[in-house]
Amino acid sequence: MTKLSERHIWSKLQQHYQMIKDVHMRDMFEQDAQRFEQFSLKLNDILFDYSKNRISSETMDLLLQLARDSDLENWIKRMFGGEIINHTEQRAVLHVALRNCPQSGSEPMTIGGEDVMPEVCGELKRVKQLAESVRTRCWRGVTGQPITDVVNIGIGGSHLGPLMATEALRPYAIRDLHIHYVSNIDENHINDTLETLNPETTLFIVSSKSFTTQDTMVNAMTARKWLLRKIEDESELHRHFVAVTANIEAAMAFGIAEANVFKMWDWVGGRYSMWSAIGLSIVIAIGSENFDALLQGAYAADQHFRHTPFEQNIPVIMALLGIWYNNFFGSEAIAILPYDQHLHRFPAYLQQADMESNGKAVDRDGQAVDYSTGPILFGEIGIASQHAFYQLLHQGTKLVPADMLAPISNFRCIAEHHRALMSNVFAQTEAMMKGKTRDEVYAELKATGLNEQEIEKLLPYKIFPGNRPTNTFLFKTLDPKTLGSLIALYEHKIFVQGVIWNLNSFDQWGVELGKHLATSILHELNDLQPVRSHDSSTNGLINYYKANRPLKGG
Ligand code: G6Q
Repeated sequence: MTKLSERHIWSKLQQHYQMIKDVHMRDMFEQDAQRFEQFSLKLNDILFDYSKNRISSETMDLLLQLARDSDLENWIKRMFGGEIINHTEQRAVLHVALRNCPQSGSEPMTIGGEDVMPEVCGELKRVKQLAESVRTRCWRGVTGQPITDVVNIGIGGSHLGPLMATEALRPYAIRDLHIHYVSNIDENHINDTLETLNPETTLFIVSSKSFTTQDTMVNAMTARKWLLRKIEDESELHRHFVAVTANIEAAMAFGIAEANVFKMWDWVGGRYSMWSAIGLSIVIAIGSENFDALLQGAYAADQHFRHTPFEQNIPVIMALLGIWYNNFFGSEAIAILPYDQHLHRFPAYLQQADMESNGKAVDRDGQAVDYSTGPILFGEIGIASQHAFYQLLHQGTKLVPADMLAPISNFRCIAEHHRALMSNVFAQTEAMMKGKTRDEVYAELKATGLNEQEIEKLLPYKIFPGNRPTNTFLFKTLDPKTLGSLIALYEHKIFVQGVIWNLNSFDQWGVELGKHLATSILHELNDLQPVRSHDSSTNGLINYYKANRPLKGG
């Protein structure tokens, strides 16, 4: 296929950008009373408003042409068809199969002609059985007491999704069970967690697809030692340790009983794995029915993505808008701004999903790209961010498109809280779109009684350029189904962008590098000899550390 930057549609978009770059959204809205109707879509309980973007119908026509021209339809079929589209690791990419089980009469999904659904559904059933036995206090620890605390030990894809979803669905969680997440190899993380726990009533889930990740293995060993100090008998470990992994032998070698090992598959990428047994801690927290609803929500987004014409296809539109700013406006970042406290880990989750998938500079044909790919994704709770970095979004020199996410009603729904929250969502997106003109600022300052000289001095600082794009997701409430749909919409957005940028969104060699580098340096830290094998900075840092560390524990 012709290189993206050499395609006719690419140069048409570049020309179109020249036409639109100075048009203000304020004027677009003034000229077209139907803009919201034209540029908003619905998926069940989710409204997606993308009308506050620097687009016209012509922009959308051209972007949609870009999607077609990139063979997107065929790529979607290839992913859902279980083809080996992760070519650098020779793997299929079939996380969508994990959402297929709770559907009545779920369709077969195959890899190399083999239907994966029986195994997927079988494993889900086992996960639910374990979760329910913990939730109903049937699962007992070594001294016969029920489990009060569950600790998921994992990192990256084996951590961020379960943590994010457990936090997001807090109102649906069982009350007398506490779920903890430990990821950092920094001893403070596991020690701070264990400090509050009773070994006799704690269950550990070691979540690691490879079962070799240093951070997870070191933390799991510490947990094992902590537990054995109390229960002494290794043969009782099975009451307190379960594992989720594709490396069953390694989990068993660690001492986890085979019956306590839950399987995952090489065709599920870490950052796409919260729907698999990696979500065990979520199921324990919210129960099987709610987890099914989460899967159903994702399934609904899968069906929408697979079967909706691109013009009304939410992930396709999300992806195209991202490309519009990234590749034509030269925008480097996007902000994810949830106006729901329970979504506080959502930006961190998406940061991995997006940046690990599309933060790549070599295309599917092994060629260096000559266009910009995955953006820098960052974000925080919207309200908190208003009092922090929104300054840059409103008046900085950078164009940072933002996604706002907000529930129409909250779980408890206390009107004075919720209406005030929502007023901020609407006010912020409006202000980002409209800005504040010189004339408006002048009138405002005049009304405060300032004289002409004082007004002239202050005026430039109070002008807001506006024309800052936002997408707004409004959803009925943050229930499991809606959360499932939202996550899957973003997953598919990332996939579409990867297709258009001609990237393999499903490998992560940059992450693998870190795993190897640290292992080799670790050996050099075991003695006091100065090292000389690195560059002068790295040698200097290692040697300074060796010279200054305490004899014990450093
Ligand atoms: C995700 C990445 C990465 C991975 C972690 C943990 O897509 O591959 O974040 O999930 O490095 O790996 P393990 O699950 O193998 O421990």
